[in-house]
Amino acid sequence: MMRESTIQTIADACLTARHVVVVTGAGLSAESGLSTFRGPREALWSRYDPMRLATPEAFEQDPALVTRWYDWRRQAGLQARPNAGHLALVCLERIVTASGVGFTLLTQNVDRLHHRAGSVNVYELHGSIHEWRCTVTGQSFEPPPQPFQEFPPRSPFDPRGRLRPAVVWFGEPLPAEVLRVAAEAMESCDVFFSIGTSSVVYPAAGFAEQVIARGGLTIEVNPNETPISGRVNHAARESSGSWLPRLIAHISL
Ligand code: BV8
Repeated sequence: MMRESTIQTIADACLTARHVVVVTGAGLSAESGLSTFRGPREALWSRYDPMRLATPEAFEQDPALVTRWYDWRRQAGLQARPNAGHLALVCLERIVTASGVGFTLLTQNVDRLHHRAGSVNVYELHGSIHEWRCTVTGQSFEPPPQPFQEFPPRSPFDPRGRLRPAVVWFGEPLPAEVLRVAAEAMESCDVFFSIGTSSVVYPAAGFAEQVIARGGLTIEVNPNETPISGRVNHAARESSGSWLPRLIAHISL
C-alpha cells in the first residue's frame, strides 16, 4: 500500500505541474465489470484470444465472429457504469485545470466510460466500440443500443457494405488527430500517470519513457507488474478504484 506521504507528494506535484497526462487501459474499466484484454476471459469468449480477434485479418477471415464479439462487448459497455476510478479522474481534471495546469487523458479503452463519467479533455487512442463504420463508404455512426440482428451487420450507407467497429486494430494506424494531440501533450508533460494498462501495446506503451527521459514525474497504478514498473518513480500496486480516490483526498486547492 503506498504511503500517505508519497501520495501527498504526487498530489502536490499535480498542482504545480505544467501538464498532467493520464494514460488508461482496460484495467480501469475492470471494476466496472468489463473484461480486460489479457486477463481472465468470460467463458463465452475464453477460447478466443482478443489479440487475434482485434485484427483486420480476423475480420477478413470471419467477419461474423469478430462483429459478434464486438457487439457482445458493446452491449457489456452499455450496461456498465463508470467506477470510482473514472470519477476520481474527473475530479483530478477539474482540480488541476482550475489551478491553471494542463490536463490530457489518453485512453486505450473503447468503452466511452470516461466520457460518461464526465471527463472533458479525453482522447480515444484506439477508437470507440460505440461507433461503427461502413466497409464501403467509410461513413460511421452510433448504432441504436439494441444488439445487432445479423453478423456482420448490414451497412445503412451502401447495400454492398457491412459494418465494422470504429476501433483501431493491430497493424492499423491510430487516428492522426489523436496522435497529434497526444504528441503535443507529451511535449509539455511533466507529471505522467499510467493507469490500468499492461503497457505492452504501442505507441501508448512508449509514452512513459518520453517523460522519464525528461526527468518528469511518472506514476503507475496497477495491482500487477508491467514492463514500466521498474522505470517509473512510483508504482502503486493497487487497483485504480481504490488508489485514485486516495489521490483526490490528498489534493486540496
Ligand atoms: C500502429 C482494439 C502503425 C480495440 C487494440 C511500436 C510502435 C508502433 C507500433 C508497434 C510498435 N511495436 C509493435 C507495434 C505494433 C502494435 C503493437 O503494439 N503490438 C504489441 C502487441 C507489441 N501496435 C499497433 O498495431 C498499433 N498500430 O502502431 O500502427 C501503423 C502506422 C501506419 C500505417 C499502418 C500502421 C495499434 C494498437 C491498437 C491495437 N488495438 N484494441 C479493442 O478491441 O479494444 S489494443 C488492445 O490492447 C486494447 O485496445 C487495449 O486497450 C490495449 C492495451 O491493453 P490494456 O488496456 O493494457 O489491457 P490489458 O488487458 O493488456 O491490461 C490490463 C491491465 O490492467 C493489466 O496490467 C492488469 O494488471 C491491470 N488491472 C486489472 N485490474 C485493475 C488493473 N489496473 C488497475 N486497477 C484494476 N482494478
